[in-house]
Amino acid sequence: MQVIRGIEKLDAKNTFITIGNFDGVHLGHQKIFEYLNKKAKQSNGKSVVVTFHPHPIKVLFKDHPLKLITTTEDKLKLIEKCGIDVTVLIPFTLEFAQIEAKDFVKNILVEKLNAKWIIVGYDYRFGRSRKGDRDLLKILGKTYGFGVTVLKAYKKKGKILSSTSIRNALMEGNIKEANMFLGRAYHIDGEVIKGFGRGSSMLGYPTANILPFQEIIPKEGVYAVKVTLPHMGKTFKGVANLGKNPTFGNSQLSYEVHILDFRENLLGKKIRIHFISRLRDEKKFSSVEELKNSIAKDIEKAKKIFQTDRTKLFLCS
Ligand code: RBF
Ligand code: MG
Repeated sequence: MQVIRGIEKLDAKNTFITIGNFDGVHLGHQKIFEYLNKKAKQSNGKSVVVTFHPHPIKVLFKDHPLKLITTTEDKLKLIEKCGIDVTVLIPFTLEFAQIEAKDFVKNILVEKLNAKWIIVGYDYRFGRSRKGDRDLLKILGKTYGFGVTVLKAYKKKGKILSSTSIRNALMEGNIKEANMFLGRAYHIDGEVIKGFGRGSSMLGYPTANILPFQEIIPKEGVYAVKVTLPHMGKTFKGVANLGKNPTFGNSQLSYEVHILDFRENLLGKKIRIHFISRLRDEKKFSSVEELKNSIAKDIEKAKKIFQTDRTKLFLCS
């Protein structure tokens, strides 16, 4: 996939374009990309995704608490996996936000990106004050000679799929639902940092403590996870704890993972945690012994889950 960071004139003449933030690259987005690729192939054209960095909300509303599902680099890799030919990553600035919807279409989509067909979701809005919508696109399509397809909302189990619903599911610890909507396991990437060292010395369950790069960390609690270690090119099974270790009276949140049947020291290494299933809330135990027993049970539960689990992982890092 060709990635263009900025607005440039494209070589390809026959382009099939979709525009959006595509945070998470969830199943709904994947359906749009599938349709876009199909249309482009039928006409010997190129499929083009236009997206933005940073996310417009972060630029327009500085204090907005929006947390993103995917980092921009993850998003690009996921879009590439969907078979898209070109992604145009537009730097979103306050100045860019001033462009009127009709000028965005004419100056960028038509004149720079050679739009032959534009495909958007049913509720897509764009341009200054979000004044552009599907009806405006259809009118401008007649003027500039491009076709427009508006895709319906994508539903799964009666629920409309959206990046917002996935963010909420993750924050509520509803990993199953988030993963179902994403079409893969939600993951966080990070670096292994120094922990308290209690895991190996007191508990017999050493943990790698993680400093995460992603913005959304699932709700506190214990999870069955898979762990990818890029330096080894391998993926392992594990159990993760996100929380404050109330048994030890910590006040700071920590994110840690115990990798099954693994002993290597990972300090300073990159790590990816794929969340498969939530096992329980974090608890304050009255003794270290009780915590140890509980972790042993967590591991048994996780192993059972792994036996039948078919959740796809997104492995490239
Ligand atoms: N700490 C707690 O205080 N309460 C818990 O319920 C708890 N559950 C855990 C479950 C797993 C699978 C793991 C790996 C750790 C858990 N911990 C829990 C964290 C434990 O206190 C921590 O690993 C050590 O204190 C080392 O930092
Ligand atoms: Mg540790």
